[in-house]
Amino acid sequence: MSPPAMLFQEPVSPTVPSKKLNLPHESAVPVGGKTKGETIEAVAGDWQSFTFRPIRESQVSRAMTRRYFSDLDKYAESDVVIIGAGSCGLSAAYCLAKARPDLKIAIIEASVSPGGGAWLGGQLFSAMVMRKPADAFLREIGVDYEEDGDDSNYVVVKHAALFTSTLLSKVLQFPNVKLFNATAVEDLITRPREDGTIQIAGVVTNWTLVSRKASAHTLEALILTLFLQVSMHHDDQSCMDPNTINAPVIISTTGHDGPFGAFSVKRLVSMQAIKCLGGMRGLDMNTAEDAIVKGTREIVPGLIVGGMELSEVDGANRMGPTFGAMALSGVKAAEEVVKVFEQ
Ligand code: 48N
Repeated sequence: MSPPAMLFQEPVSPTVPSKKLNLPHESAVPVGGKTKGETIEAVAGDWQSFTFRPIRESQVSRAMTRRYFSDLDKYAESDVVIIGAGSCGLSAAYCLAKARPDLKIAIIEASVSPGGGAWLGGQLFSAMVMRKPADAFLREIGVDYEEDGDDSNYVVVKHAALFTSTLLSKVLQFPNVKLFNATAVEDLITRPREDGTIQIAGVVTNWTLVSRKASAHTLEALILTLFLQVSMHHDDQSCMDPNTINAPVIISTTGHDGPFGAFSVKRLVSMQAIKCLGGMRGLDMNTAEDAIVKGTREIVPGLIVGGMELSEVDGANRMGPTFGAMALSGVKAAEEVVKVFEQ
């Protein structure tokens, strides 16, 4: 048997740069504070003898499911539920989790990937515009931006995904926040009040694939099905009953488009908690952004609405490809929640 090829390899002279990554020193600075374990430099480079530590597949399954079901148990009683992890919902989650680390905050996001419409600045263009003073929020979360001129009225984040991924990363690092993505809110939990109105007391959730497979192909028909208490026949499968989360306060930021757009406010109409929706109006940046931020409020006891979902309630204009109102509506929604808890 011929000797292994490596015997004939030229010895690597010290002047030849190492095949290792030569990562800069700061790469050894641990993310998340972990210091135990090898550095990536020690791991990379010698792939011949490389091998992962051994594992049994069931260990992976238990590592995931044990945590998920423990979270479901912990957040079955939440202090706040945020419906929709778009730019507004995530901004609200960031401000609330930071201001009130004592509150348990559950975020329910129908898509597998949170972020809503904030991964691009508009159409296919990646830069994201925020009008001042929303640049204050960018500095708060540590997102860099450019200015078109010293006295420009807006700032530009070079890629919308930089804003959204940074915000998402910050939100997910809070110990009092749990994101349940690929999970849809398909109804609201209500309680009767003495004056005959209703108090929102939690959310009804299901796997999004189940909620979207409902035989009702439009959201209105889906809500009507719910309203008539007809068990939802989920299209090609018998009804799969939902799960529930109780919470005294809900922030709904479900946006204005997509399969579930403006979900909560449409449900309020179908349960006759509010008379009708104002319906989003045409695009007018100046009018729209002020109206959304100033209008973010508790629509019915226990339900605060912000972001583009609010435009459907108030008949506000849409603002198009500018995101300052989403961030600051989130800030205001968080303030409204703090007010509720301080009453
Ligand atoms: O990004 P969106 O749609 O909503 P906002 O209000 O956070 O931001 C709106 C913004 O992206 C714009 O539309 C911009 C400013 N354009 C304005 C214009 O004039 O065109 O995020 C909503 C999130 C999405 O991720 C949905 O998947 C999710 O909410 N969602 C839900 N999650 C769980 N259960 C539901 N029923 C549900 N409905 C929506």
